Amino acid sequence: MPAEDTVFNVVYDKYMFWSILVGVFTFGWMFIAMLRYRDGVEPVENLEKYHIEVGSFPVDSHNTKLEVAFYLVPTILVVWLTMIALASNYSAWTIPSDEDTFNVDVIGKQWFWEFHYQEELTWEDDPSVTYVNVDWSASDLTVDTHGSEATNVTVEIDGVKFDYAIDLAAEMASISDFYLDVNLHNVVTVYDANDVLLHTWEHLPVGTILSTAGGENLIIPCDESSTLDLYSRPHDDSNPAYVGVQHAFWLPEWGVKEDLVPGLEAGTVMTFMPDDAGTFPIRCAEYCGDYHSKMVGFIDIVARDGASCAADTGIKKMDTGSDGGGY
Ligand SMILES: [Cu+2]
Repeated sequence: MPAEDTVFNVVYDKYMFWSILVGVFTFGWMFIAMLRYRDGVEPVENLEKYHIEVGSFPVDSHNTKLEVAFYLVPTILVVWLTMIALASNYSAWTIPSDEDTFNVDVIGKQWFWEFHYQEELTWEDDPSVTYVNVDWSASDLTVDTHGSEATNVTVEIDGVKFDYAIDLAAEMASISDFYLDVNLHNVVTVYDANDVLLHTWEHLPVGTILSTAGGENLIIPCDESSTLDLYSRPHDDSNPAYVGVQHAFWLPEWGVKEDLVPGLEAGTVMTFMPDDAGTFPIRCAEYCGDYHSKMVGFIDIVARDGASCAADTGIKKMDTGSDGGGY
């Protein structure tokens, strides 16, 4: 679970801890009082001397320190819980500058999501997991498959596919038919004899458009926080008077959600910190018409080519400053 150490979970843990503690104390005290002050039971010896009457404060006999503590302790607790809750808001609503984050425009349409890349991204599945390593620089494309069951390689350049067989004796493929053009959408996929996908290497240039209508996932690198600019647009512009409907882009895994407002040219913004690699759901959280329920997708958190997602890079930026273990 990549979000396990985000500020939201730290806040959740702290609230649970204090809620249970306060609950045990309050209910415990309530049951003691119910037993002790029930009808027919003399709760204290010589009760008359305290002048205790139902509905009136015991002015003659009270404990000032205890009564001040009754007010101070809950007040401090509530103020502190409010502050840590605001810290999570601050963390979710502070948008880092574009230079510090990975930027994608998200366009909500009826009823799918489009992802317009504002930055290029080159990523690859973890070679230590798949035993396949793709290396493509200039006109040298090598696919090292030592220790894997790989038999075939497909090179896809802007949607045009070329298939190659892997030299099974050498456990590699060496392809020199293409010069790596970073302005094109390049995908190298490696398969075994049963056509099972083993490994992916991909370069997404600036301007790439991926769409959930085509079954594509949003792909985000794990090594920095990500900023999404959100826009609602009609799915075709034949009617200039129609600007679309409200959607809400929701990433349940990170607890972040933001509206997409039709006609709002500047769009809206959300930010989140991906952490571990994996595939997580995208939902539309605003009813947007007949096929609202179909407006689902997935987000892939991947490692950049040559990097890995092993480190918990998210903790420092999203935490409240505590390690989440101490109360
Ligand atoms: Cu929607």
